[in-house]
Amino acid sequence: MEKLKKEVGKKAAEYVESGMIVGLGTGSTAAFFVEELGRRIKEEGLKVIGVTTSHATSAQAKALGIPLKSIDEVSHVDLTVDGADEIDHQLNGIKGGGAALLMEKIVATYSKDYIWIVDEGKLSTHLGSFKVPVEVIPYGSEQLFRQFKEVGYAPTWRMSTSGEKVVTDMQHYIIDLHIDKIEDPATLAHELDCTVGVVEHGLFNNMVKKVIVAGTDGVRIIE
Ligand code: ABF
Repeated sequence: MEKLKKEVGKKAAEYVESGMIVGLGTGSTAAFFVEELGRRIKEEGLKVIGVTTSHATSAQAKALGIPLKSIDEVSHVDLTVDGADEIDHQLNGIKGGGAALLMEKIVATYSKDYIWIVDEGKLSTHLGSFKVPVEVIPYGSEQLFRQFKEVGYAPTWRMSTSGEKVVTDMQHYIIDLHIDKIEDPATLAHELDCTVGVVEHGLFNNMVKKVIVAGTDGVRIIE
């Protein structure tokens, strides 16, 4: 699996040209993309500005010598490359397994081009086999949890290994919804967008432009 992630990470880095402002995704696959960018900067003199999607990616990028700016210090992002947890045939996706969905969606929103890099295990016919992460304001989140339970979304708190509720980089909690088969991602996304206390959710509908997939038969591009 690591080999496949490394392959797509390197492949995505080929789309980066000097002078670009590049959105740097989060997760183990995106980490290979960031690593390859660092190598190109060091060995090929690539000149880019990175905009990261999490504190974890910021730390990795800094260690690799990738110059960084915040999303509010740049006019736009030319290309963002990020991972994903599940992608359907319409290229709608679920993201947020890495608890970075809010910053990821913000950076993606201001990106001219947007690529996901995944191993083929992330592709599915219907979204829903992966939980839907929902980033929520702590105040009122117990009420929100109860509300999600009442409508049958089988919510669970995102917990850390030490048994605490995960606090995201933007200081919110995550409630994961377990909805086995999402028939209409757009309707669910709208419902969550209109729910008081929800900051953002992991449904990324009609956003990505290209998906680079690594499988046992090689790397392919879906767009
Ligand atoms: C991040 O990458 C998250 O949104 C997504 O959950 C995760 C996928 O991680 P990995 O590449 O490690 O499977 O963008």
